[in-house]
Amino acid sequence: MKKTWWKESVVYQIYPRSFKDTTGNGIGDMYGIIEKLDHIKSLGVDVIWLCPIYESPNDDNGYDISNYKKISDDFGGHKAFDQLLKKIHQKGLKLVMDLVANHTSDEHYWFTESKKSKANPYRDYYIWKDGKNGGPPNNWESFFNGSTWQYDETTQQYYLHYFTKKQPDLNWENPKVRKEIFDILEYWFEKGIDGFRMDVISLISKPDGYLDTEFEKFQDTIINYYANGPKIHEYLNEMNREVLSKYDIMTVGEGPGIDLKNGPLYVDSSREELNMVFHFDHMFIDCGSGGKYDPVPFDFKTFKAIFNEWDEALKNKGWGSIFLGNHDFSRMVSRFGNDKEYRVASSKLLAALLLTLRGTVYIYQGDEIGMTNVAYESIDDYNDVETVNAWKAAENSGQDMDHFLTVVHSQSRDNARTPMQWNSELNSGFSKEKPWLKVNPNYKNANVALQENDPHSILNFYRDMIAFRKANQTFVYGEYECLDVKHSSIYAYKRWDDTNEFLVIHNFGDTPITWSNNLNQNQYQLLKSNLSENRQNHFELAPWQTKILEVL
Ligand code: ISL
Repeated sequence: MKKTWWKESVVYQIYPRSFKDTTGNGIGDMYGIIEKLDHIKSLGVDVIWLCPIYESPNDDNGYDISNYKKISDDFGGHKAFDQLLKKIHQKGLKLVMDLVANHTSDEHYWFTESKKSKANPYRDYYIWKDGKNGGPPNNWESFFNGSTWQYDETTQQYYLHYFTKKQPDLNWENPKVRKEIFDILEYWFEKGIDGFRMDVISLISKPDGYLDTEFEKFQDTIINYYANGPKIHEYLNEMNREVLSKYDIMTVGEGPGIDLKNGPLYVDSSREELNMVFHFDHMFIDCGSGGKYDPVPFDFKTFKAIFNEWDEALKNKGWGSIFLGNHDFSRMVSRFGNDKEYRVASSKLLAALLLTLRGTVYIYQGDEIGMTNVAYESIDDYNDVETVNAWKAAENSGQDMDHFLTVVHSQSRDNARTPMQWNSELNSGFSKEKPWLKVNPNYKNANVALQENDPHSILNFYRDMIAFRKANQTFVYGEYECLDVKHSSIYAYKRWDDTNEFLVIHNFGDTPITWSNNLNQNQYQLLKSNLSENRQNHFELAPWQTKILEVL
């Protein structure tokens, strides 16, 4: 296994709108990130990944870019960006940006030109098609409800959009489009950034014959039709050859539809495509038959199996990404932990899980202080386009909207987007003015200032665990084997290499448990635990306790 900096890195993901506002417009900005760099550095992380900060009309909060080479003024523009990049590097950190190349904003110049006429030089930058029987070309549904097709009066054709109608999909078949994207990558690498997270990269190659294919089930569609199109690997290989291979950078491709079968193809280093991918097998674990807004309780054994299978699939080729949350999902402690009586213990357990698995670790802002889901009283308090559209669709189909509000409480992407909780002051110290999204009312119990000097805080546990991982490369590169895979509340595994062997045991439950799996506790020494109280017996675990043991 070849060693590289990005395999050893711990990445901290920032959702800039919600991180820190210094200008008083209620929206986080880059001066805010600069102000908080010491906080980030103090965690011991190596890389910062910034969600999109480019010029955008914000139909999908920056995932609809109208100019890829312009930093949004909302965030401080280029002046702030140049300062931020410099300061990040001065602190010995690296910067990864977000590339949204499956689609642009409909306000991007390419699209405003494209829609002018069928003969416009930019027409083929997007996917245009005649309607059928007085309606759209097919019955495909967008990720955010409704048709993937939008009719445009000027040329009387429809354009394809997998997301909102303000996010038209680019036509990657067109070599000019690929050239434009490669040019954007180069532009940012020349500026000195250290990598890209690539948004829905699994969707850029449109499936053969897709225009004539009708479907019945949305969940099946993503996997069977939209993702992993026939030319995806050709495009990524070309991107690697033309740009990526020329820089010492890291890449992580995001993608619905990336599964155990095709995932390795994206990251097998001999294929020269991407370094890592984010798959969603564990993140869609609670989707019911109606998708994300029809949740079912998550199955713990399946959760473990997903980590086991992915580790196995990537262990000899490629590299994994380890994450439990991001800006698109509920808070990890609210999903996989217990955010009520065991918020602190279970937040720490999840941190210990992240930081003892094989792969590059991604920490989402706020998880280091145990931020939880929010439950706004009214749909009017929600901002996220996915949530708002799901609400409208539920209303139109006659659902019980009181019940649907509780579903929104657990599923909305806004759960992860509430302002960062810095202190107990006004607006959690995020902004002096009204924040763009309401602060989670629990901020007085969960914030950075409160946890800063408390040796038992979640925040200090993160610092400690990150340092621990850095001091023991076995956790980065070492072998992994899950023990007792069928256990219904214990997740236990071995990590080892030529010099060390560790046993990690997590109790994912509200009850104490003794788990020995026929191991002899005298052969182990306790190195770390997320609780200060530790029983003599290494295999006795309190609720939501993690123990990291060393084999003597
Ligand atoms: O958010 C999701 C589940 O709630 C996913 O289906 C998500 O839409 C998908 O993973 C793609 O996400 C990415 O692209 C979207 C953007 O809205 C997300 O914020 C981004 O992470 C479109 O650009």
